[in-house]
Amino acid sequence: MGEHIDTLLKVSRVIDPPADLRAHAYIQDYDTAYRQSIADPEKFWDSIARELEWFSPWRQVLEWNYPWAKWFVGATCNIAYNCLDRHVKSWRKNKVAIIWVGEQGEERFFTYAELFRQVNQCANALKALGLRQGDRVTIYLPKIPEQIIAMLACARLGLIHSVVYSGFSAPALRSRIQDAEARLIITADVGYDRGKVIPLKPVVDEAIVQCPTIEKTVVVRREHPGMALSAPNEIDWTDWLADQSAHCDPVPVDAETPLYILYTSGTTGKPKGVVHVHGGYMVGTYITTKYVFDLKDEDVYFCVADPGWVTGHSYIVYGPLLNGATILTAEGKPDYPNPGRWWNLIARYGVSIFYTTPTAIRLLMKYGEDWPRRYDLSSLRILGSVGEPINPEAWEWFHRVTGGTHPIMDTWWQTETGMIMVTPLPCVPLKPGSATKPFLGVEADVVDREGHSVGTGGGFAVIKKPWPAMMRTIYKDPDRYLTYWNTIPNCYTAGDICHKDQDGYFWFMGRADDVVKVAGNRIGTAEVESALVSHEAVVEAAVIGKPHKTAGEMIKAFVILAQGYQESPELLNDLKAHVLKQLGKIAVPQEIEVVTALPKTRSGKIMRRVLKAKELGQDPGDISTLEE
Ligand code: 6R9
Repeated sequence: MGEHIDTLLKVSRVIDPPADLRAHAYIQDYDTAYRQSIADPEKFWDSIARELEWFSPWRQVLEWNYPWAKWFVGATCNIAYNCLDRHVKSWRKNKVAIIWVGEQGEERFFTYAELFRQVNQCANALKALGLRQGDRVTIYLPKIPEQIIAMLACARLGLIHSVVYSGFSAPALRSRIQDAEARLIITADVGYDRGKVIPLKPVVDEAIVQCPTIEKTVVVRREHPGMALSAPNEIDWTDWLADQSAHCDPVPVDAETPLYILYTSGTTGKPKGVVHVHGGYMVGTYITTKYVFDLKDEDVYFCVADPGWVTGHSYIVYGPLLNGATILTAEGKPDYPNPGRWWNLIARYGVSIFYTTPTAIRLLMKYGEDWPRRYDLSSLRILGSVGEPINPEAWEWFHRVTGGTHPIMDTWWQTETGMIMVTPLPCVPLKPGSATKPFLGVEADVVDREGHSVGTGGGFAVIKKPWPAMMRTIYKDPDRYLTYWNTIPNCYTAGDICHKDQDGYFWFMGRADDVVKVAGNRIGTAEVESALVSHEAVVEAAVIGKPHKTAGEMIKAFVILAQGYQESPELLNDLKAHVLKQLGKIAVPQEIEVVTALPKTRSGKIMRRVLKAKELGQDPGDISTLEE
């Protein structure tokens, strides 16, 4: 088919998992566990589902009418019940569920019993507004505990939540409310960001002018004195909950009942409402959290995401709570009030599992190793990364400054997959920059356009069998759902390109849409960017393809320089020579432009198509997810 993906970087060091960690891990032999899981995936998922509580059992584990899946057919359950009631009935009743730290230094603790009470009160308050199973609720809150409480309260009643990240503007919020036809919006007066007060309620006011489905607005008031609200449509959160009983029976829902809609940006056009359901999503997030992070009752688990993104849904809220974990969650940025913020929190609360992003690591790298060295990080045992390929440079830095021994779980997955799909487990030997291998029960592969496995080499990342936490559809747009499954025959196409090495390790190389084609060679953006960042003068890089008369496309790189470096022709030549040495002639950028910032999504991913559109003077399409 002549359209293979070239992979240029071939060498890597292999890091064996620490022996003591492996000896106590849930999974100690990945190869055997994986082989067994994949020999009969339904049997595997059946056995995992039995670790959770169901109100009535399933008749069938999976009903698969390509590409429509139903998991745990006929069963009834409730994910919020499994997150709360299951623990409140046990010794975990007074275990801390959530430690929350505000950006102003506030601190709030919720035991499982306290979280349970507040979620029940909130559920009763939702009921009092007449909301019924299937109704949609938009949650537009900063990273405060009420965000989690509201999500779980919706789930408890079978309402569908749509969490919209609080950094979105009024038009972006409006289109998400309109698409979901939400009856209620829950917001706050303000959020805080690097010491600044960010008004949120005015954004909601502006957005809902054109949202006739919204009946009420509930407001968490953080500022004193509280802003005025206009009754009866605007309700104060505290008043709303005040008279509600702390008991509310969970609604037993069919396993396939929608749990939430989460909007994700398409490369063009309007955002897509990814739909996840109670049963399968519960099983998938539960077991990935448990096995990937080897989550034990003694752990303190810190994931830096915002519940406005899927990482927050799956790995702050549902996965950890399903496991009865103690979660640390902190409002604010990693470098405010200073770049020691996260290291300080790790030391203060004894964090043992720390799950973050490459973009945050690169930001912290800029401030140097002195910051982490100032804190006692000895409580750490497992690290995680998500969101983008983690370049080996950032991987090594993260590994070194946290003690030099803790494995990094580079977890590859998507809003659409709901759960981690390709990832190390603590027993798997690591290669910096590789997400290693598929999770148990997941048949991931790298294929060509016709769906043939490439064996080793580059191609498209796909999933060949359904998995329980997979999205069920795109809200009100089933045709868009089909595109994921009919691009490459018999596969779910993730839209990422990937290289599989001789040991079966996966190396994700960026989005297929971003691939640069130089003289017939298809080159992933991640490889060139990673090579640039491995030069000491570069802290961040983004690569795009530009039309070229003879080569088809040429590579243009945008780089942010490290402190103390100045742009000069010598430096740019040095960068080119560096890429030449690392990857070869084909990957050398013809143009390098020094910039001070790169366009990123609000969750920290570089938006190459915005750079490209700007470079070529084209329309960038939907930019509602753009940070600035
Ligand atoms: C969880 C999340 C999904 C896209 C995905 C891929 C990129 C995520 C990655 C990774 C390389 C990793 N991605 N994790 N690329 N290595 N460990 O980020 O979901 O916001 O939907 O983005 O992010 O390109 O296709 P989402």
